Amino acid sequence: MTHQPFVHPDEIRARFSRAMSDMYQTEVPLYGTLLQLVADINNHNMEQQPELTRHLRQTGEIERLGMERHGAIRVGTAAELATLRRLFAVMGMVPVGYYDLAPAGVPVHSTAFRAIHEASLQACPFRIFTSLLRLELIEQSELRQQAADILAKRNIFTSRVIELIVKNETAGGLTDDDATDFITQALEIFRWHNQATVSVEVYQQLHDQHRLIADVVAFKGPHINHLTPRTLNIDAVQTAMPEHNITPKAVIEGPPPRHCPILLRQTSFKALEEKVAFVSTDGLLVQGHHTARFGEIEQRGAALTAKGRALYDCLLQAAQDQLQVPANEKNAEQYSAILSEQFRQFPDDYPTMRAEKLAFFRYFPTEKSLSVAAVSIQNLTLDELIHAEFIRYEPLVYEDFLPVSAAGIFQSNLGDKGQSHFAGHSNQQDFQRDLGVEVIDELQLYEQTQQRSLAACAKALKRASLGL
Ligand code: OOG
Ligand code: NI
Repeated sequence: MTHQPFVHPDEIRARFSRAMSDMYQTEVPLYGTLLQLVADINNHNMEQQPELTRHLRQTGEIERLGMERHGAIRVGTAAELATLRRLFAVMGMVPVGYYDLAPAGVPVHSTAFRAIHEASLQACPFRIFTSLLRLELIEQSELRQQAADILAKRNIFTSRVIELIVKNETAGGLTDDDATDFITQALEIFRWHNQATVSVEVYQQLHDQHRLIADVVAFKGPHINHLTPRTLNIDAVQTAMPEHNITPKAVIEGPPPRHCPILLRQTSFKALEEKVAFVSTDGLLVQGHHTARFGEIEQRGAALTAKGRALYDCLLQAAQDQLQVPANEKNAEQYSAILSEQFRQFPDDYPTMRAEKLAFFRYFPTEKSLSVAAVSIQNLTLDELIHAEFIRYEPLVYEDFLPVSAAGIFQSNLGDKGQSHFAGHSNQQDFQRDLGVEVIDELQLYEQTQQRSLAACAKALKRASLGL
């Protein structure tokens, strides 16, 4: 008997990401419009800015740009979260980072499932922001119990997908046929269902507590609630959106526009009101609606070190303190001005960001280094090698999310009624217990990628090692 080879997890992830995007385009056609707009503006930007295009070529980002997207889902129970972890593992996606949204008035805590090695990220950077509802934050004990009972009864996984997850775990991979089957089955979990599992009365009670609670509890499964393509110019897309009948949220989340982009800037379009059928006590269907699914775009910049991140958090907080009220339609311009002013304290050129250890970088040996006699540069330090153009560097892309931005994205789709904060404190331990593993610290991942690039440079220059 001949054995079929296993499909690489990176390949399964790339295929799944495409399938998810195709499904979401059929479900939310406006997402398709947004994709086209982002692609047009990306192409235009690359034509206009040869330096940007050179940078994207150097890092390989040019190849992943078109397929780059993230999605978001919200689950209701520890068991759902733990099984999703096993499902995402089939595609080489592991939980990175912990995000607590409760202080911002959203009763969830979250992680991002994603690939971690730069080679895998290059093959497909698809990520899923995954939130677990914190039922303990529902005040009324009766409603809390009711929500828990409803969730305990639902099963979001087909028996076939569980079979395939187990097969992957025991055999160590999936064959092509199984991978194809897996993608079809996994897609089912995230599909939209226009029929709620509860009555309109129960829906309303859950909704009154928090719209997000209704979004998780009242449906058959964790429908994908947005997919986000990566743009090279978020300001241009934000301005162009209304011309395409897309209404963006008032302010772009994250840092201000910069010469050298850092972390992540994001904006979304308002969630759509969708028709939903509710069940009534006599078994009849009652028409109603639900608003949950939206579109988002993001521009990614350099990953920051702990020091850079602390500076970012501090400047963002200072801007918010100065504005005094949450940013909205009316003060959007004032907020951008304040933000830009505050961020003048954050160096905006790569050499300074590198010298002050604010960001992570990837190092490459230059052509020049390959033609020179290795012995002549044996004693040069990394800085000297850079100065003499034997090594060049590019910032590492930030692959994660930002809790304050995530809260802003959640809020913009929950209406103004949302509670301002939940008292329950951050609980990473509980989250990890429910997930079944610890989340990976993203800073360590950037550090490792940076180190691997230095090791590759050392090898190319025939050196034992190269330190920062
Ligand atoms: C997730 C919101 C967070 C992001 O990009 O920060 C998010 C959600 O609405 O479920 O997707
Ligand atoms: Ni998002």
